Amino acid sequence: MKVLFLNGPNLNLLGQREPGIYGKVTLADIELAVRAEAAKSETEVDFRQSNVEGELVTWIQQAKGEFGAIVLNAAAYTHTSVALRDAIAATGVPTIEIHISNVHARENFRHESMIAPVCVGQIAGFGLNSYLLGLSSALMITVD
Ligand code: CA2
Repeated sequence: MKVLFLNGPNLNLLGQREPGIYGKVTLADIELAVRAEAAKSETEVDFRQSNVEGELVTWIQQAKGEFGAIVLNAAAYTHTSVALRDAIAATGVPTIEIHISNVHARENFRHESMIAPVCVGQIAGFGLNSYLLGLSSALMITVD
C-alpha cells in the first residue's frame, strides 16, 4: 500500500515563522514522523511539497494506479482551488484533507474548503498529529 502526502504553498516555511499558529515543527520533522509511523504497517510513503498549484494538480493526476490514497494539506489552495478539486474528482484516488490548524476556529475565509466535497473527509487542528491521523485514515479506507 502506497500513500501520497501532498503539501501546498508555504508549508516549506513551517517551524520558521508563526509558531503560535503552526507550532515549531518543520515539514521535515513531520515527514520523519509520518515515515516512522508508516514503517510499522509496511506502508510506503511519498511525501512532497510545492508552492505551485499546477504541480500539485499534476501529482494528483499521476497518483491514479500508483497510490491507494492521497493525504492532502493543500494549505491556502484549500480555500481557492477549483483546479485541485477537479483533479481530485477526476483521478478518483481517495483523498483525505488535512490541516495543522483548526481552520474553523480561524478567519471566515478559512472555513470554506473547495476540496472538501470531493475528499473522503477532513482532519483539522491536531498539529503534526493531523498527518498521523491522515495516515491512519488512509489505511482504514484502502484495501490494497
Ligand atoms: O492549518 C493548515 O494546515 C493550513 O492548511 C495551513 C495554510 C493555511 O493557509 C490554511 O488555511 C490552513 C498555511 C500554510 C502556511 O504555513 C506557514 C508556515 C509558517 C509561516 C507562514 C505560513
